[in-house]
Amino acid sequence: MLRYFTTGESHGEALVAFISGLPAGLTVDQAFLDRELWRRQQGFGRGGRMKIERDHAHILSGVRHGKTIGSPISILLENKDWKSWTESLPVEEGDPAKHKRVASPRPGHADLAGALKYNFSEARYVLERASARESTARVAMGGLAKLFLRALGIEVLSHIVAVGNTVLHGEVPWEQIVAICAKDEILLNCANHEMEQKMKAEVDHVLRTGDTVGGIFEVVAHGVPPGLGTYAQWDERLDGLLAGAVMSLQAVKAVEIGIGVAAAAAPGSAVHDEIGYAASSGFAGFTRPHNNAGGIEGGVSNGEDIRVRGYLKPISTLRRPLKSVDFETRETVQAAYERSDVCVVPAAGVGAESMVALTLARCALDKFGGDSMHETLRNYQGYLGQLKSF
Ligand code: EPS
Repeated sequence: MLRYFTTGESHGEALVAFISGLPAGLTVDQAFLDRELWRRQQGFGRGGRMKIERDHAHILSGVRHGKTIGSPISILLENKDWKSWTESLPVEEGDPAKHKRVASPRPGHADLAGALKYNFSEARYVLERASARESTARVAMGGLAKLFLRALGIEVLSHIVAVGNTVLHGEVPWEQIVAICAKDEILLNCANHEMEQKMKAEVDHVLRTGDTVGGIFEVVAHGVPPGLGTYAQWDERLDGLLAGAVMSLQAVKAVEIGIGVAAAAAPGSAVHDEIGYAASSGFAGFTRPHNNAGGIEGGVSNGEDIRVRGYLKPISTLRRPLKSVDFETRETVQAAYERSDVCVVPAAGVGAESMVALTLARCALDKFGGDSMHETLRNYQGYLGQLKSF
């Protein structure tokens, strides 16, 4: 069973990712993992922190001689910024006068709900763990999940559909997504250059006005066979699993599969993807004129690309803060402000790729099993043969 967890605080010494259940014999491409981490750090609208960090997946266990060995894998991701926080955020008791209190909760952030829940008198510990810095650890694990899926012929990437009011309409073909994700410079990871410039102008505007902006990313999984997930039990439906996984990312407030939102307002005849047949096509010869379902019908992958969108609220740390209340005095004050990003839509897209990859890897292992890649791939080839002769 594939399981994965993260630990670590935004300004602590390091983040640590744990992933257990990957079969033995998977080749681990360190450069690929580090490039994934680099991709997550990019995007116009990132703040000063990304100039400090240079994320690297330091594998501590579970990989020997370049391959997984079936044991749990732990990955250490150093926070370079820790050196500025050793006195204000020590593991030991330290000097309370040096602690950096977060005196007033930010509307939209976990600050207030977290302080109430954990009985903290201010929000420092809340933001330390709620911070999207944690998604670094998810991307390290997601990189491993992607390498596993790649062995099965499955790739997962993302692109940006919207920043604020600037929205790219229509379906972006897979090849175009591959091309933009391969670039060595990432502005806003939008497939349309003109739209990307408009998105940049939106970010420029909020930068100037002390505000923040959200947007929409789309994760596409290509090469997914039919049959992952099942309609047979509610908690095994692939759409539910993906929605939960993507929604769990910091700042995501809505998730859509295929044309989900528009489908609610359209007649069935305009929504559903008609079924055709051409013997040499796809996994089992069935064809579709379009993919409004986003590759999932009845909670099961149907062999088309899986398309999942995440809708991101604007970052809740504002340079021109909203009203809040001082934790101690209960007087109206401005919400706390610390250095922050103003737009993280491309970075969130990379985080969501990881969550989709981890979810698909878990479903693939549920279906095909295997303690070694040899065994998993043999089972997988058997299933592909079954589909071909369906
Ligand atoms: C974040 C606040 C900022 C972001 C951070 C998420 O960090 P800092 O407080 O150090 O300026 O840059 O994101 C990351 C560190 C990251 O790696 O994505 C927050 O409060 O959520």
